[in-house]
Amino acid sequence: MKVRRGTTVRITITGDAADEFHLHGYDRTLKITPGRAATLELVADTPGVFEAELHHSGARVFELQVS
Ligand SMILES: [Cu+2]
Repeated sequence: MKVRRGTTVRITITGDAADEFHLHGYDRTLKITPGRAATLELVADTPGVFEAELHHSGARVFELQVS
């Protein structure tokens, strides 16, 4: 996911298992409850490449590239 610095980013996640979503760098987390959409919103004001992962499954969800 590539965005320009200053963009408002809205991330919505729906999972089939309980987990915790974590966007590194911005250090934002989302609790994931099965079958329920969870949303977080942030202003991408720090440039760089940030990994988003699920803590319990260890899955890498995407990378946020802010430039
Ligand atoms: Cu993490």
